[in-house]
Amino acid sequence: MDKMTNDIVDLGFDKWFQDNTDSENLEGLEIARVMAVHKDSYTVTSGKQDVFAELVGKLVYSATSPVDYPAVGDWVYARFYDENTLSIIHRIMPRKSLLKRKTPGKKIDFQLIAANIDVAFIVQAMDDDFNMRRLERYLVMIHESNITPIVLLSKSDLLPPEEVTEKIREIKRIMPHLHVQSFSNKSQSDLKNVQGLLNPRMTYCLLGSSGVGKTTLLNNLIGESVFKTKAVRKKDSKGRHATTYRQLIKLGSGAMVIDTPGMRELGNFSVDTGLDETFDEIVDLSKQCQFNDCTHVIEKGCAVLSALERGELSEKRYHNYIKMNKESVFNEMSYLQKRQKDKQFGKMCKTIMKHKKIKDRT
Ligand SMILES: Nc1nc2c(ncn2[C@@H]2O[C@H](COP(=O)(O)OP(=O)(O)OP(=O)(O)O)[C@@H](O)[C@H]2O)c(=O)[nH]1
Ligand SMILES: [Mg+2]
Ligand SMILES: [Zn+2]
Repeated sequence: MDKMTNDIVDLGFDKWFQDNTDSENLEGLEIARVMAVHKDSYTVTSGKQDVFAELVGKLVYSATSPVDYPAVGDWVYARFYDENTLSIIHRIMPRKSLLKRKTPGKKIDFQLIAANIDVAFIVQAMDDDFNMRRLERYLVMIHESNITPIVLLSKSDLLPPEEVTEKIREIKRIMPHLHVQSFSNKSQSDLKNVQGLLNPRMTYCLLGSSGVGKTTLLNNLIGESVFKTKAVRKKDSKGRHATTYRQLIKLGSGAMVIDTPGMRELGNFSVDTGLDETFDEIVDLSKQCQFNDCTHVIEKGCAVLSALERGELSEKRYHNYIKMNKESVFNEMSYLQKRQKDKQFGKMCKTIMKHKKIKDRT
């Protein structure tokens, strides 16, 4: 593909995307990456500068679910106008990965967080945000999306070093293969350690509760305070988010980072492999359950329940697994029902329109 420039390669357009490019149907379209998602518009770039973008009507009309819209990090086919000051997004390229979560509250739908992420940093502040169950929730979401997780424990300056070591150990005891690193945004050498985790042309995202220091870290990585962070306030300000939209930043080192607003509620959608990968010791045990379709709740001959009884499996971890498993099944069923209803509604509209047309003609 002769049109492919080094610019998009530097933005992370690798062999996988090359192989998934529909080069025959380009028809004047260029490949660009979504750098920011705003309310009704986007910012894209094909390497040179950021360009304002909107969606082509056809994409909007044919969209039937949130996944049909571009997310930050997406690669798209776009047409550029007016000396590259305006562009129209025509199609979304296949995604290597897609991070999504259930919309907060009772609503059964999901939101896109980011696309084509290679590594997700789960940031937890060690002073008051550290929580194993929430960490497991994030891991399920990340594993489900085929993304590599790394845990960053922030604000290490606020507690004694022994407590920092103990927190890392607590995670490692249960998930020995997980990469865990502590840091403080106030330490230059810690910043170097985090920088050491970043590789050029790879895309990273920062996930975690509000106030844990994601944007502060990003500003430190950039080397200037480009983005707004939150002033330290009392607990009552928990709900206020400093970061309100999603943007992809290319660092001087060539790595790309997406900052996200803190999530108050992390609802996972239907998760299958995500649960299995996060709770692999439960999966191992379940191979010895008497029944193939054992739900590990009441069954006789359940190896998971026996391990629990013997104290070989953490009770809290077990309960979190069962809880997320139930949620996942519930969300999937409700979503299927919702889609079914939407489809029926769509059919009804079409029928009405058809009758209307017949009537109009007569
Ligand atoms: N003591 C200490 N404070 C920190 C550290 N990192 C960030 N902070 C402070 O924590 C507050 C919140 O930081 P932000 O970077 O805005 O947090 P955020 O995760 O981006 O929050 P949202 O955008 O709301 O999701 C700010 O006042 C920071 O100065 C750290 O390592 N140590
Ligand atoms: Mg922020
Ligand atoms: Zn079982």
